[in-house]
Amino acid sequence: MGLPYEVVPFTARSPETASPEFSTISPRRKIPAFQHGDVVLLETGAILSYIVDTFPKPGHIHAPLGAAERAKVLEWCFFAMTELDANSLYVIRKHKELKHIFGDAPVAVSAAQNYFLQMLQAMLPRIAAAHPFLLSSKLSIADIMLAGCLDWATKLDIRLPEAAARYFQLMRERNAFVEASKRNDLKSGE
Ligand SMILES: N[C@@H](CCC(=O)N[C@@H](CS)C(=O)NCC(=O)O)C(=O)O
Repeated sequence: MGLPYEVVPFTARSPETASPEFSTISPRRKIPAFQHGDVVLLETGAILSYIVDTFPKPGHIHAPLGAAERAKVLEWCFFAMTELDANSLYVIRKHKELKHIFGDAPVAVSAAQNYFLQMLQAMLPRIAAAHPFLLSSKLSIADIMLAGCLDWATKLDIRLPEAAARYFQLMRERNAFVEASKRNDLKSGE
């Protein structure tokens, strides 16, 4: 969006997330936490939605106002958040890297990997038809949500189907993605 912002770098589950200051903003002690004036938001989808709805949109952003077009953007966001992130990627993380907390569960990990690929496969025709972004020639918050999941999946060694890999390659070449990744990589990648 080309907006000025300040990043306060935190590692998930680090002692900083338990500080009184951060716990007041984010009682679940999770990242990300977003603050704009009096507005505090703790869910990625809500944060992205607020940003595109609040600030003037540059020409390269797809943020439709009509109910049907808007719902199509949200449909991808909810898909990424629930089916890919919560139901698949976070299950893998919990029972693999965080197994000392959530328990070792190789069957759950393998089922979650399969589920991720099954969900992605079902959406592959739509991803293959991206031109070049999911909903138009312009970037939307749906692309940001999906690319975030594809990025995490590759870090978890999930091999993306070809059309998804092609789409993700395009997304990861965006300057904003490169810059954000550099910042994230300075911290542990949770
Ligand atoms: N549904 C939340 C998930 C947030 C989330 O799980 N964030 C991770 C880091 S990417 C975290 O803070 N994990 C720490 C924990 O689970 O305690 C969102 O999409 O913003």
